[in-house]
Amino acid sequence: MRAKITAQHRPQHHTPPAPVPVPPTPAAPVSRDELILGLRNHEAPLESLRWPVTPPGMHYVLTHFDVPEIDPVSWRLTIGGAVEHPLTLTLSDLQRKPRRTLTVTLECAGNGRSRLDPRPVSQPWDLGGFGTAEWIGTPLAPLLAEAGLSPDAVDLVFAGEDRGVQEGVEHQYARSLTVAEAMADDVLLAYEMDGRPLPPQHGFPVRLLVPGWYGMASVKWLRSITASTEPFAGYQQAVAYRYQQDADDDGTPVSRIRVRSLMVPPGIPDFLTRRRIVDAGPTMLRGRAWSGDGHVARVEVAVDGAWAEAHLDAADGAFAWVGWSFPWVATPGAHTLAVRATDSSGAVQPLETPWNLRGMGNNAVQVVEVEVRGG
Ligand SMILES: Nc1nc2c(c(=O)[nH]1)N[C@H]1C(S)=C(S)[C@@H](COP(=O)(O)O)O[C@H]1N2
Ligand SMILES: [Mo]
Repeated sequence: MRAKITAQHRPQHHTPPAPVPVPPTPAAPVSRDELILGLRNHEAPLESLRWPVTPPGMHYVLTHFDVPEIDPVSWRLTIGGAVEHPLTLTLSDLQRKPRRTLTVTLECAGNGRSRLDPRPVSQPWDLGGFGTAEWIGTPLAPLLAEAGLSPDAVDLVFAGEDRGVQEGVEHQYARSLTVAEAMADDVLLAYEMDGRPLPPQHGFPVRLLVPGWYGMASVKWLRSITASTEPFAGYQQAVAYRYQQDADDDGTPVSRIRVRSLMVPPGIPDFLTRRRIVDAGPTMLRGRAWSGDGHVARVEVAVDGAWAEAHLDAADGAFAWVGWSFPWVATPGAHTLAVRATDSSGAVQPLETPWNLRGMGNNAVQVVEVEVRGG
């Protein structure tokens, strides 16, 4: 009986494969504060890339402060500031407006941060700060038109219900878009995710959704939209999300999602190190690629440094990632796999990690070390 059970599983008597080198990690260990942040704000596991829409609960979460509890009956959204007709809307007011469904890939601007050396101290993402969902909501532009934006309005400020202190600055989480950005067709006030009301951690009852932009623009737990005649200078707009080389560098704002591709690591993992063990023979490498700047034009895979074209699936709309696949015949021994995407603007993922002070927009190519066994 025992022999029968083990025969269904991997042979227990094979020679253990030689250990695969651990990918380089920054010298300083993560602090307990970073660990706690990283646990609260979880990643999507890389194998979730198998699904075109990220399964429930696997979509990444990034919440700066606390998840607020909001009563959907007494909740109101105000649209005010430099407008002719200030509006106060209930959840059912929004639900009665035209309904739009968009499949959108979101990514945190800090995704990949923990791979920087030195590592900026913040949410210590590895590569899983991404997710794709079917968002349902109502387009923002007609509501702004109804409110009647003043001609001298320059920014729309979107404030969430959540409040906290970051770098010593106490504030309500808030972000802005210029009038032109806010009036774009695909910007939604979303109240459903994957066919259900938004889960609390994703912004219940209503969030802003800005397709193509890094996640920070999509303000959760939205409570007010304020038209401003001055550029918004709030902490999350003017300080936190900038590409800066050092503290004296004014830098540039973080906005659209940089081109990126990721693969589902093939084979089976080692529990602690996540190192991969693959059986020799044909293997289909798969993954997904996205860009907030046009569409994904090509994906290439390198086995031991030789780049070759991957197959691209059909796109599902303008804002969702696209699947790719690459047939590989794995031969015994240690191999290095890598994947990179190029978008229609001509941007290609860099081989070197793009270092900046806050660890934003690290879209360096993913490298997966594998040990192939058998033959
Ligand atoms: N109100 C509010 N909105 C927010 C945030 C937040 O902390 N508070 N985090 C932002 C950031 S940085 C990201 S990456 C996305 C994450 O969205 P998700 O948790 O639904 O994946 O929400 C954005 N919207
Ligand atoms: Mo983020």
